[in-house]
Amino acid sequence: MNALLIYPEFPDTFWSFKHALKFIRKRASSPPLGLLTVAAMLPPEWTKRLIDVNVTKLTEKDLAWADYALISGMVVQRESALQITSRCKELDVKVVAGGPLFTSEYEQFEEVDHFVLNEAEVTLPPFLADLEQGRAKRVYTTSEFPDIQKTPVPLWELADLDRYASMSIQFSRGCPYNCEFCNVTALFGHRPRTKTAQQIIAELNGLYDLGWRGPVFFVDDNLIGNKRCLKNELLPALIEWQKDKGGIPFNTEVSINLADDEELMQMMVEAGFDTVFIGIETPDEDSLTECSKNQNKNRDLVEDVKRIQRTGLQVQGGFIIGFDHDTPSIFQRQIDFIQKSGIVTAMVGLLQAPPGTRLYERLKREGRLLDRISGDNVDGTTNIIPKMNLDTLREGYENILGHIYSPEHYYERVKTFLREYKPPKIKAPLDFEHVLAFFRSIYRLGIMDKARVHYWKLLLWTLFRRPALFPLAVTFAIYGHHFRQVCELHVLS
Ligand code: B12
Repeated sequence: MNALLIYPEFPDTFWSFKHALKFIRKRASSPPLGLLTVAAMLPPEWTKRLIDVNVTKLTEKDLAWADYALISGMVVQRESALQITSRCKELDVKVVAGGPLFTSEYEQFEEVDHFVLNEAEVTLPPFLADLEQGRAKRVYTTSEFPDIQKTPVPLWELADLDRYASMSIQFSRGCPYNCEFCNVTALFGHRPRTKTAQQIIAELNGLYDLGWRGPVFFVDDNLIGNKRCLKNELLPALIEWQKDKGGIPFNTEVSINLADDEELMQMMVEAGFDTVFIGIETPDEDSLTECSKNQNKNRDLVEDVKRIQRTGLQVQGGFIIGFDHDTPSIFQRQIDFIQKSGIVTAMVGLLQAPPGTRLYERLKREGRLLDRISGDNVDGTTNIIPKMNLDTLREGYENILGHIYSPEHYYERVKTFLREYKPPKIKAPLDFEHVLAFFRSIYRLGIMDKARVHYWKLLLWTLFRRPALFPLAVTFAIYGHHFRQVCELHVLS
């Protein structure tokens, strides 16, 4: 059996980092971990190949080779997924689809032969058994959340690692919180299910043995969802693992209560974590109450962010506009918050209601749901009828993005962050490609760019005030270029 695993293309979005990746000559941020995990669950006698359309072309020859095409994706990859399934159909290749896009909205994909939805640990074995007997059904689904201690090591060898900026690894699935707009709990449940530390070390060793020396993203919904397990098992194992590795930086997603646990922060830094993404959402307490983001309430959120930064963890943040409690003052308050906190990578989106969330159900009851979500939460679109006038909301949203990603305020925020940030102990050694990226940035951002004065000011300031953070300053200048391009493309055009 020839199985072709296909990952559809991401559009040019905030998280695609397309305009930044060019500087380091990489094609995509990370390989499709879901497909590589599924590949490891397929029968060993099957021949498997991966085509990630973000890094390579899907040719007719590839499709002619395949007996089955196995497609994954997120909602944001919908268009590309539709095109790929049509191409498969034209060439009579059977299509099996799974992953978050299909789990959320499989009904729209008429050309797919089999949907293997939810977590493949549960749904793939019955599909494979039925397939062998020649009676595979169209849809396999479950409400069960599997024990991921049995999940096999992903088949990274199927991916061309050199084309990616980062690798992904997953320790846990699920999140203990109950935010109204988030579909993580619908997809993965409330109780964080963890792998064992030995599984993670085996996965890291697998990547290391394949020659990977760059950053690794722990793609957990909330890495600190089970703190006890983290402190007693995973982090000690990671600290030990890093000892003879010469620096593999990690990043992940956590909740803001990380700031309350000094010991946990210190251990994470020692283990090699240098960046965490946190859902901050809003500085407005009423809106936090509205969306049940209780873990963010009754805190000095700016101070929490700074405490995390001072320990040596860069904070990236998610922000949402359009809660029922938002009044037009929210726009300036969000700007002030973002600028003051020094959150350089600030993902600001309009509130959207993905299917499966409590928000979706509430707005449906209230008759306030419009269309499906675009899947890109930084494109200024929404599928809800907000309480605030939509034009006011959109205009305020555009103002926020225009402000925080204008060269002046963006570079100023980078400085605010660099002032606070404690340089991490574990850094990836600078490779030749990163040195070249610096020279490319000089040409592109220091000579050709309208904002070149800000670029040079930042580099000189960093050189004199925070020299250890110079490479990071260059990285941020490059990110800023990407964010400006994306904002101009989608929102500010
Ligand atoms: C890593 C990640 C990313 C990376 C993607 C890197 C990459 N190349 O894949 C980055 C940072 C780029 C990213 C961006 C975004 N992401 Co994202 N991301 C994740 C995250 C945290 C982990 C994904 C992962 O690797 N999981 C580990 C693997 C093992 O799990 P899996 O992919 O789900 O695969 C399992 C099953 O789904 C199934 N399966 C998967 N594929 C297939 C295929 C077949 C054939 C079969 C049978 C089974 C199967 O089997 C696997 C094993 O159980 C998830 C949350 C999550 N917990 O999954 C969100 C998630 C996938 N992202 C999401 C979203 C919305 C986004 C963004 C729009 C913004 C945002 N909120 O983060 C952007 C859009 C992307 C863009 N470029 O514009 C949503 C998707 C919702 C949806 N229904 O599509 C999720 C679920 C998080 C959420 N609740 O918001 N993301």
